[in-house]
Amino acid sequence: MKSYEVNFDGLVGPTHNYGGLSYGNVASQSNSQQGSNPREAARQGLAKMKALADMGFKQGVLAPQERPDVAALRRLGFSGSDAEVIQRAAKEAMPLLVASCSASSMWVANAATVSPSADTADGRVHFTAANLNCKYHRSIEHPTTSRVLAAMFNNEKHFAHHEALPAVAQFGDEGAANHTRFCREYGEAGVEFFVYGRSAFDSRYPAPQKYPARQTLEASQAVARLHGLSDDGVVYAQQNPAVIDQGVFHNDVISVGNGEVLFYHEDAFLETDAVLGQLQAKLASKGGNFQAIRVPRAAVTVEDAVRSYLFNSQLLSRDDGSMLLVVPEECRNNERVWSYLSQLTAQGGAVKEVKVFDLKQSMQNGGGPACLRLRVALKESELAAVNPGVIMTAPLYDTLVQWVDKHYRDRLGEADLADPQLLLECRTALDELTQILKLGSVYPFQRQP
Ligand code: SUG
Repeated sequence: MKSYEVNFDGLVGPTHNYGGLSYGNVASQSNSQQGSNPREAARQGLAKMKALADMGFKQGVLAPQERPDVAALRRLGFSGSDAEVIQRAAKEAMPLLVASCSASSMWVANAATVSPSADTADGRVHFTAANLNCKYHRSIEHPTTSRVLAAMFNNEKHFAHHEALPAVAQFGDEGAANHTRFCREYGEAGVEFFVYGRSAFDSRYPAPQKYPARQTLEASQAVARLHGLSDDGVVYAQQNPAVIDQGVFHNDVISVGNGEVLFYHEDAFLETDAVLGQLQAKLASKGGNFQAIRVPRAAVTVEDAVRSYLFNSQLLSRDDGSMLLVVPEECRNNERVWSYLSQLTAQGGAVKEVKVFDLKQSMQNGGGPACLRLRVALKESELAAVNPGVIMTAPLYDTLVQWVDKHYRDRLGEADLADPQLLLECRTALDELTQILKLGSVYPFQRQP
């Protein structure tokens, strides 16, 4: 049976702004308080989805969330009408209003960890929503994420959904941003690669000194158990704490894998040789031929990687067996990175072509091409069971662009977040979106009695 990797991209929500909310994420910190352009952000994301769909890749859309999250503000003690809740928060605790307005759900690599059916004990595709426990503004995403995923993958025969892990730092889970899968064919059993930043229960593991390690070993292990993965199909690796301290807040900022290929920076992991050895051996036991493309620091420094997001790229398999690397514009703007990429494609190895996309609005918050997509490997029969409303087509693209142009502002600053009109605009837009994508009532405002 045929199988595919389907990339579901997060649609940027109408409150996209630069809140400076993510300590440890250099872009988020350095662009704090800049004016944003939500309309342009959403259009940039849609343009990538459309371009990849036009190239023949399977592409889907993942809906944004209701923001400002009034219910979250109520839980923090703000009361009154929805407008009063927002105004009180603006007056008394602006950082909390900013957090409740973040459009961070666009980075759907952090929405969940997904294991394809060929890897799981019960032969279903498993999803565990990520608790995103490290940052308050992201920790409020998972309940709606779970409802949206359940509405997209709404078939118990093929899809199993797990709640987010317990919401404590010891089980900090950032989803697929720290998870890669190697395989020969998407529909065949593969090796799932979990990268963690620290251990919460074993002090022998080193940890970063400056910035937080968002993913714990124990969270990754829990996800592997929930999904029914077998030991011979899992490899764990610790991210190098020194690179977390240089701004590599997720593993997908320093490595990316697809098929039999791992593209990684030489400073990405601890005990790299042992890790690569395990990946090689476990993939070989499944008939695969693991290939590692190591990028030396002499060619690209960790700082270059963080600034350009070279590794936050999408490594996509084409029908002829070659791979395409989808990178952000910032890679072309970095001389060392661009010259490395020119050499890479000239070498005649797995990566044959590089495609550049302008994703600046998202990039300024630390979200590149790979952050914006959640990969789901599906067999033909499973793909047929996905809600067809979320699969990208030319007409859906046109509809979504019109929807964005109708509802999104082209400028948003901190003061605008206190405008109760923004909440109404968002709800009107999202209500229409659930009809376009055929999701049903997934948002809190649609579920109130
Ligand atoms: O969690 N930025 C996100 C970026 C997530 C990128 N995802 C992956 N690497 N997979 C984060 O740090 C910034 C929001 C702000 O500052 O307004 C933010 O949440």
